[in-house]
Amino acid sequence: MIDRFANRTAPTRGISHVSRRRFLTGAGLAAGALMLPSMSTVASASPRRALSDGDQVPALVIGSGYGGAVAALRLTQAGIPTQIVEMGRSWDTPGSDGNIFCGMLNPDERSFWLADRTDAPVSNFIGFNINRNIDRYVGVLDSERFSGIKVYQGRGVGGGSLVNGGMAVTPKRHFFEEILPSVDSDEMYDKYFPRANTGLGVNHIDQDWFETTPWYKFARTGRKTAQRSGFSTAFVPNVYDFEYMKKEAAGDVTESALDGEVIYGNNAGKKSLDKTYLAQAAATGKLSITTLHRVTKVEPAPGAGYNVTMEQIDEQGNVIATKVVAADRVFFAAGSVGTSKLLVSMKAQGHLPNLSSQVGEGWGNNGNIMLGRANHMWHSTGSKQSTIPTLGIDNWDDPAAPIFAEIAPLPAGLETYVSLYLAITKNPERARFQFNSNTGKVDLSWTQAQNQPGIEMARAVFDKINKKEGTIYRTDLFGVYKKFGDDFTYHPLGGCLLNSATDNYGRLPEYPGLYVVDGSLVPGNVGVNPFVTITALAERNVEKIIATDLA
Ligand code: FAE
Repeated sequence: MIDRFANRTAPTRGISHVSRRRFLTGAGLAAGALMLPSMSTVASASPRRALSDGDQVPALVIGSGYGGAVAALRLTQAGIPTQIVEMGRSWDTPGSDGNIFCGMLNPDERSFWLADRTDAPVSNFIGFNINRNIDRYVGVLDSERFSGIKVYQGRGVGGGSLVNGGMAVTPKRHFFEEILPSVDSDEMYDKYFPRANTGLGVNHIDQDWFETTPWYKFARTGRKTAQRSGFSTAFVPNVYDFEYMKKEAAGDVTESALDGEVIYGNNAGKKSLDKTYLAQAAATGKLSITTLHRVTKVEPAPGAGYNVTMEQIDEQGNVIATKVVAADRVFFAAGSVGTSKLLVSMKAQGHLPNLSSQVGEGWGNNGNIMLGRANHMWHSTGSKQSTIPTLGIDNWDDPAAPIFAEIAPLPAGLETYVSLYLAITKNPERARFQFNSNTGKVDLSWTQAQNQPGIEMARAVFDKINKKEGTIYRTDLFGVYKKFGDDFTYHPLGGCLLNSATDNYGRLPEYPGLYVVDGSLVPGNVGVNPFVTITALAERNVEKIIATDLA
């Protein structure tokens, strides 16, 4: 599949002039957001052979995010030719501006998935809606709307790793044991979490540099105000290369994190999956990735294996072909939302009727609540802000206010005095995916009211900080007079829970050869940013599956 972006006419309007409003467009967002020029990429190592109608393959992986990338690497290393089918494009070809991704300050069609307008999480600033019109295109960030919540997801080869803030957090062991009691935690903490961290290329910020650089003044201010109210903070590892960032600050390399790039992709510095797991899988010579193909149906094939139906789309999202591929084994890695939607509709439509009735259950938003505080002028946050978060307020073990809140940047290019946070709260609310026979689509039952417990938990921390500092919440960031960003999540989890809808290793036991390997296995809330957990669980489960089912 050849991506044709480089050959298109000039990208969307407005690339060359930056107004202050546009400057802020898309900002704030890294909350909870590598290109190492010398590294091989998946594109350089993987032949771009799109699947054809009627093909037969041993292993087909739906989606190329964390679960899909782990499955692809371990399957190909085991010698099994593996096909990934990914609905987004491969982000390896520069546009006419010379960049692969557009920046947050000048979003163009590359920013959002098949949308006519950007839909940034921080949507407003001082009374203005800062979103802007764009052309419809298979952009990198999707804001998928359900009736009670909007779910942000990455689209393209690398899934969420293309758009996220890179915060690589291993969950607290006691909470991991609480949410996944069927998983041997010794094994996870001794073997699979370290393996995931290595595979992802996790690194730590140089703390001496952190303490002095202007790029992290916002984080130091967030830390100071938290600590003055008695809250502790913790440094958070990341997959953004902090040595590269230091070189950016010194003016030695092209800026990315220091140039406002994150939720619409980083043109440098970040070890997204296409530079790590997927590049390694491609280097085996046994991986093929078919981009701009969306899987719509999986059903048993006559005889054995499964028929996988997929729609090929063009860069404007129009269906240009439909193909059916036979696969011996299918790995669902379309993310919490993608996998849950597929499985729920396959069961309801009678294609996989024997799936467990637990399929679709146990979805949560990882307790996400975003908020901003207005600091006094003597607590500035700086006009220079790295997009990569490095500190979190860790109050998780306080039963009165269990939250882990990343201190997020608002890289506006000017002093705003805003401290922004993405709080992961211990909100116990859950929802389910259900097939709607009237629309033929899958609904998510989450209502906005289900965010109230999370808001209360966040308030218990930030009301205290505001009281101590004599400050207030910003009410202009998430709408008009709205204190909390409580209508979206960056962290969808669940919908096909481990040891409930699947067996204890992600197998769908009613259908041998079907496996779930992504965030849909995780029960709704993991207490920290989730991709390290998703990766480590996939490492554990795929290792078992290869050893037992594919030996
Ligand atoms: P995911 O990475 O979403 O991959 C699923 C893939 O499947 C995508 O590439 C889809 O395009 C593709 N797909 C879906 N449906 C189909 C279909 N029918 N046919 C073919 N392909 C399909 O799933 N997490 C952290 O731990 N740290 C962070 O700092 C962080 N920041 C974030 C910031 C933003 C703005 C966002 C949106 C997310 C952030 N996350 C962060 C969440 C993290 O990226 C997410 O949990 C993982 O990407 C989920 O991994 P999965 O493998 O489940």
